[in-house]
Amino acid sequence: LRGRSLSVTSLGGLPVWEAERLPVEDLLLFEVSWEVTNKVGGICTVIQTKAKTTADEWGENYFLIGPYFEHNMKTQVEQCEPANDAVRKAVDAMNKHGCQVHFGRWLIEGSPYVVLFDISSSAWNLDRWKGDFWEACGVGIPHHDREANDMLIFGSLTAWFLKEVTDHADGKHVIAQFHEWQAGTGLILSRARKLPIATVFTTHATLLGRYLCAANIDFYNQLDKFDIDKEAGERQIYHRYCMERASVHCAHVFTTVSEITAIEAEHMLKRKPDVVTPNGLNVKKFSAVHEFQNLHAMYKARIQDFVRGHFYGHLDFDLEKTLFLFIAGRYEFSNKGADIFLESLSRLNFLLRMHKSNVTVVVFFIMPAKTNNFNVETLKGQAVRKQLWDTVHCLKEKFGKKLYDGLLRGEIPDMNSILDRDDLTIMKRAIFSTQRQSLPPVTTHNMIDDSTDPILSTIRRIGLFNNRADRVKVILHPEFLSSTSPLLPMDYEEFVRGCHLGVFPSYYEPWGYTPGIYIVDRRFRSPDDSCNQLTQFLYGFCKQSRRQRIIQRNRTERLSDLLDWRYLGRYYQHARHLTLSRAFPDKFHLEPTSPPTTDGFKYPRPSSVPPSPSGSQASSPQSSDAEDEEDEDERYDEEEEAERDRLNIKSPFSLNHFPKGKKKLHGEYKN
Ligand code: G6P
Ligand code: 1S3
Repeated sequence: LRGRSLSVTSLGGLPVWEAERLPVEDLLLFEVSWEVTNKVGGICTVIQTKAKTTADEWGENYFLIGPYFEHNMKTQVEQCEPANDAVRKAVDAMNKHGCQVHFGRWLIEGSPYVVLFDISSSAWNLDRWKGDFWEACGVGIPHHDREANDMLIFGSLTAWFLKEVTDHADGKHVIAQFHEWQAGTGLILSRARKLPIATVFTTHATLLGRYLCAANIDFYNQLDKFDIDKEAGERQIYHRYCMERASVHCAHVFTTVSEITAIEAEHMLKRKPDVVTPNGLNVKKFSAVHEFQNLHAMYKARIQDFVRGHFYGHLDFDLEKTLFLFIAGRYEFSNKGADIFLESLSRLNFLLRMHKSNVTVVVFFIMPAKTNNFNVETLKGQAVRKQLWDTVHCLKEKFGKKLYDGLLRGEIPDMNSILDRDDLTIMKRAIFSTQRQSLPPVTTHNMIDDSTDPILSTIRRIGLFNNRADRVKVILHPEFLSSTSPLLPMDYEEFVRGCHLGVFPSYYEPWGYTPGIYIVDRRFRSPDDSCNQLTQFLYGFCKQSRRQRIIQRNRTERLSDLLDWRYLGRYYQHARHLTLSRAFPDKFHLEPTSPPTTDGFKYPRPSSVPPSPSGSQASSPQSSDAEDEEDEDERYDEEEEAERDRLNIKSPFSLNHFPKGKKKLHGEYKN
């Protein structure tokens, strides 16, 4: 579910010349971001998933630049020596001057090279670099803004590094792409120092956009009315906003991630982006048709295990009739729609209880906040579950051995005596250990700002405390997921597959991966109406049969082709061509744009499908689950074939189109 709908109508509009390959062997490409090896929000995901396509194209001439953090380096980067001469000389020169520059391969798909700067070890230069920055662009940074000061150090190191590289580049042309205002100072300084590099600045969100939306202002309907200098000043982010705006205007090419953010940037940053570079996914192709369905079952089992522990003593609901929902991302309570999600969950709880539904909904909030590690009750839950499992395992072994011995002797053991008194005592003790005095916790961690935390405060207000009678249970996991977590050892991708529905009813979301299952209107409806709409979607989803969910998962999976970097990476290529032609016009020439082409784009099959689930809605919402498992494969295919024949719609790009000037958006998309 996604709040802000996206227009992907332009995805097919690729200029023909982009098929021409850049002479990457004579070029060096650097991509600079505070989120390289450092997960803060969605930008890290973009860089990480895109790395493979970019590394495939650029090979040894592709480098990512980011901040050094010991933990990230230890867990994600394999240190090595730079093979490239210019890069090695740059790293050596800086280290000789007392900087700590680390180099290695980021252990992700594509294994790109990373150059990581240790900010703290260069902090002693801060005052001097502030002076340089002031000289360059007349922007001063107050001492109390720790983050902005760190970004200045990061940018100064980046510009220094790029200077060293260009000094030793041996005729190779350099492209540097900077993501977000945090990396922007590097761009401003490089340009002020007239470094011979072609620059791209990409904004994923605007500072003012984030701030104004978080203040619950009707942002999108009055974009042209803001006095932006004043707004930035009142929010005490004037210097950051200047850093962002200067970066935008210094870049040869300015890009952003969606059309809606392009419009926003035009108003908030006063420059129209040259290229929109939509975000993609590193789509995995499955060899067996329904492999991802099996993966869903496998990862769901892991989530169920966690839930068994978390709700010990309160497991009076059927896990086979339990749906797992989640919301995840940077912790911006109202921007990411956690506010209306919680409100809708409260309404959903009411509906499910009123209709005496046997469905239970467990909702995960994966949003990082300040914590003091896991809380005791949560850890205890998993320990109790583990203990119970071990007990059962021991008894099973004992039971099995007695049965085995009996059968070997040719007799069936007396079932009443196969377990002795001690065994019964052990079992009773195990049951006693699952008793608890408190309700299953609504958060897995000790929150530092527990009393003021917006999610917890809302939970307290609406009373979703994981009571037995509640059909909707909530779990705040205020940390990004990791396969090495002792609590819920799963990667985000695995977790997503194991869940039934992701809910992203954001108000401010520059880009969201929206396959178009349900769209909540956040622009032309009141928050209360949006909540009602969301509640209806959720309630409808809860009423689906297993079979309907399986079909819906199939269709969603097919749409993933639309978001593959193999296609969407072309927009980044386009931005690189453009910046080279602007920075080095005598060397790189840009042909006039030919008519757009979608050559090479493989449309997902079927080319368009009706909105799930209504197209497959059974007359009875609770159809038998037993029947669901029968001949699944054949039935998907027959049904999908029939639908494809019935619907003859050519382009997949009409999904999620956000029609201009239309007052009311459809809830489920209709092609
Ligand atoms: C996948 C598996 C099925 C399983 C189903 C559960 O399709 O292949 O074996 O029954 O998931 O779906 P559900 O939506 O109930 O988790
Ligand atoms: C931003 O990161 P965020 O999660 O704070 O950039 C992401 C990548 O472009 C984008 O998907 C997201 O909407 C923005 O919010």
